[in-house]
Amino acid sequence: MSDLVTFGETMLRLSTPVGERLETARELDLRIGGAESNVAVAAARLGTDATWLSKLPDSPLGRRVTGELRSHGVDPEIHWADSDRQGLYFIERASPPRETNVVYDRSDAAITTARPDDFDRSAVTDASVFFTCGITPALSDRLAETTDELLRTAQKAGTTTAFDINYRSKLWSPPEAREQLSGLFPAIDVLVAAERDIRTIFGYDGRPNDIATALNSDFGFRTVIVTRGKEGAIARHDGRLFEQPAFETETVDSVGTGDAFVGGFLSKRIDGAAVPEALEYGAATAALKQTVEGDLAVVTPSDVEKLVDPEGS
Ligand code: KDG
Repeated sequence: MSDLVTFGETMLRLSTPVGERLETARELDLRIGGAESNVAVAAARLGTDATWLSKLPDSPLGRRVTGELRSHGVDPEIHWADSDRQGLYFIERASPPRETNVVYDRSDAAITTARPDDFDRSAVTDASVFFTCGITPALSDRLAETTDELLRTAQKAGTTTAFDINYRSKLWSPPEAREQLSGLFPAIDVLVAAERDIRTIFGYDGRPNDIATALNSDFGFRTVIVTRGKEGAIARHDGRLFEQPAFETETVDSVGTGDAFVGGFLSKRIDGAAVPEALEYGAATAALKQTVEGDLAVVTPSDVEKLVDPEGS
């Protein structure tokens, strides 16, 4: 079984060129995107053995998802559904002052009915790390229960469980997210959270260091990483605090940046690196992702190493 196993929805992503509106665009760029498979792609491309668990329609649309993931080295373990639908998401890309807008068309997608028994338990119990995120339990009550059970099963078996809050206001409200996510927290070893999400959902205030420390002590996570966009990231791990600045980048497409960070970080941790080294690797992977069109971090280990250590490579 793989070193890294991730679980969640992957959608088809249809995006306009910059300056076109969804109402009128004649061409849309077709790719795939989903937080947990984005993490798996980044890690797989950096040399980690990565599996993505999901439920998909047995259709050309579902097979488009698995085909693309395989092309980046991810092993998809799929519960195929005969008639359910494939989730879609649309991105209307814009220049300031307009903001890029995301439209979901994902209700009743195949994954919303996924049960733990749809997957081979050994997928999560034999992995070194099991990763999922806050988008998945927001998609249906059934999926919230499945997410909870898979996290508990993994943690009980000694698999490290990692989770990114990834708050999406189009899927649920802060109180709904707070209630569900707090229930999942006991089964999470490594928590990743954007600073803005933590403030929105949990109302923490104060400096980012204090937020990381408070999350650590309030919920007992072994590792907490607070991501801060251009300000970098802060981690609290085994009682120690680490800071990682962001690498400067020209942004072509920012979607999936956080997932690239997590993929780079987990890949390095799975390799045995200490937290500061893994944070740097995650930050470099995230910066490189932003220079690439689409959700996926189409990077190589040498791209990341060159950014981390320009003299050494
Ligand atoms: O982190 C990127 C994701 O937001 C994108 O892949 C789409 O998974 C997605 C979601 O549910 O928003």
